[in-house]
Order: sequence, then structure tokens, then C-alpha cells
Amino acid sequence: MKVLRVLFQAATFRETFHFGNREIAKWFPGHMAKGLKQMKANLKEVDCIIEVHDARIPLSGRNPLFHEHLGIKPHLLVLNKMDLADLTENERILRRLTHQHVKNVIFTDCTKDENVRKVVPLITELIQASDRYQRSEALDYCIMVIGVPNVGKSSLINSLRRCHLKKGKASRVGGEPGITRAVLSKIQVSERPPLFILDTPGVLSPRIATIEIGMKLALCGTILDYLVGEDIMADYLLYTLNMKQKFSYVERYELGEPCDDIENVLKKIAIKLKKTQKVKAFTGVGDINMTVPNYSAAAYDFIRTFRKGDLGKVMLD
Ligand SMILES: Nc1nc2c(ncn2[C@@H]2O[C@H](COP(=O)(O)OP(=O)(O)O)[C@@H](O)[C@H]2O)c(=O)[nH]1
Ligand SMILES: [Mg+2]
Repeated sequence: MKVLRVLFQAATFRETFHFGNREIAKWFPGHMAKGLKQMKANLKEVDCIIEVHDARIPLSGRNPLFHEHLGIKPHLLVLNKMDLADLTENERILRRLTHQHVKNVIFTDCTKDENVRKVVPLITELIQASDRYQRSEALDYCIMVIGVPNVGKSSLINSLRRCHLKKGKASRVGGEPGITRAVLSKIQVSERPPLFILDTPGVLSPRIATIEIGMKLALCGTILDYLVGEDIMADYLLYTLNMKQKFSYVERYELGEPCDDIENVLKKIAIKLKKTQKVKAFTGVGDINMTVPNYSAAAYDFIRTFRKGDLGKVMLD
């Protein structure tokens, strides 16, 4: 792999990505507005907020509404899916987060319960150091888990239960945005201290600031793909992998060498995966049937393989 990398470094790649004049389709479904409203209404019962976000985008796409509406409580940022993120860039990320006044950060992998045991001691400390307002008499701790869709909020709760209660699933987990709907269910995750967690539906910002942020959110599966478009997502992914010198895709799809031209890459992926389609072509002398690469099927495979971590660990920010 090392040899491969040295060889590939000589290739030239794009230094910036041109988005053209694309826009993100507006998407703030009713259940998200309702969810945020319910979260605010429950705030007086809450001692601490755990914000879960995807470790591949620790700086992008966190919802500013959370800080605006829920910012008064002690706050822990859990950067989950650390198994998919390139953590060699950690120090830069932590510096940036400190700059944004995010002081408490834990990286986790909820599928393997990795680092999840660090969560309860830290929030206990944060709550004990805080003014609990109306809850100063309460013996139990109540935590609200918030975040954009599909970052692993429900998985974190299940993992905490496995670590502290030796119990299984209490919160439904899903592979696409929108599995946990407007219900705020209160789930016990530990006996000592008695600790309860409110699971919440994912809430995105009603305005995603830039198309690039939208692209990163979509690549991590936190917004629906069609809002930005799978074709451009695949191109942005290729651009990122090349820029970060993550060349696993070359081997995976047997491309021979890195390439910065998405059409070329998708064509080869389609042929390798036998994702072709028959189309009718109209010629002067009559119609003929042709077999052409199915670019969208190839783009979909490229994106899905990335999401599973099979194109290597990547930091998108
Ligand atoms: N690789 C990886 N996948 C995870 C991790 N945590 C959750 N997932 C997956 O991410 C998807 C969304 O999880 P879920 O808990 O439903 O997210 P929520 O919408 O924020 O509640 C599911 O397919 C989980 O299996 C993690 O630490 N690593
Ligand atoms: Mg959920």
C-alpha cells in the first residue's frame, strides 16, 4: 500500500471542487419542527445534553438551532462512527472545536461499544459541576441525546445500556434518516448513578449553509441523497479521496491507477460490477440496441461502499 501511495502521489488531482450553481433542495419536514419543539418543552427536565455527530464531519453540519434553543445546559459532543473516520487528523479537529467553545468531546464506535464507557463518568462530572436549576432536588440524572439524523443517537443509547445495564436494545436503530420520529422516549441507561436518557428524532438545520456542507452531510447519510444528487456526490467523493490520498478505491474497483475524472471512474465501476443497461439508439438507418454503463448504479455503489468504510477511513472536514 505504501508503495502504491508513493507512486500515486505523482498524479495530479483537482485542488478545488466546482459546484457550479447547484443548490440544495429545501428539506425540513414537519416532524423535525415538531421534534425540536418537543425537545424545548422537555428542557426543564434535563440536566445535560449529549450531542451526537458523525466523526467524519466533526465541524460540518452540526445544527446551529441546537445551540440557540438548547444551549444553556452542560454539553458533551460525542463524535460517533470513529471506526469510519481518519483520526490522524484529530488534533486539528479538536483545536477547531475548542475554538468554537466545544470543550467536552468523546470519540465513539457504538457498534463495538468503544469509548462508550467514558460517557457516564464525564456527564456525571459535568452535571455535578453545574447549577441544576429546578432539578437540584432530583436524585436521578436526565440526559437528552440530540443530533442530526442517522449519526447514531439510538445506537449510543443501546450501547450505554449494554455497558451499564447488561441489557439489549431499547431504541430502534435505522440505516437511513428519519427512523426515530417525533416521540421522546425516556430510557434508563444506568443504575448508579440512576441515569435516564431521552432519545430524540434527528433535527437538521432548516438552512444548510453551503452546498459543500450538504454534500458532506449526504455522503455520511444524514440527509437524503436526492437533495444534493448522487452524481455530484460521487464526484465530490472522488475529489475528496484523491485530495486526501485515500486510494483504496483503485484496488477495490481494479482501476489500475487513481483517476480524477468521475465519468471514467464510474464507467469502469459499472463494467466491473456488470451494471450495464440496454438502451435504444436512433440512427439514420434504423434503431439499434446498445449496452451502456449504468452510471447511477455505479455512483450508488461507490457512495455506499464509502459509507460502509470499505474505501478506508476518511475525514471529510
Ligand atoms: N460504523 C458505524 N456505524 C454506526 C455506529 N453507530 C451507529 N451506526 C449505524 O448508523 C446507522 C444509524 O444509527 P441510529 O442509531 O439509528 O442513528 P440515529 O438516527 O441518530 O438514531 C445504523 O445503521 C447504525 O448501525 C458506529 O459507531 N459505527
Ligand atoms: Mg434514532
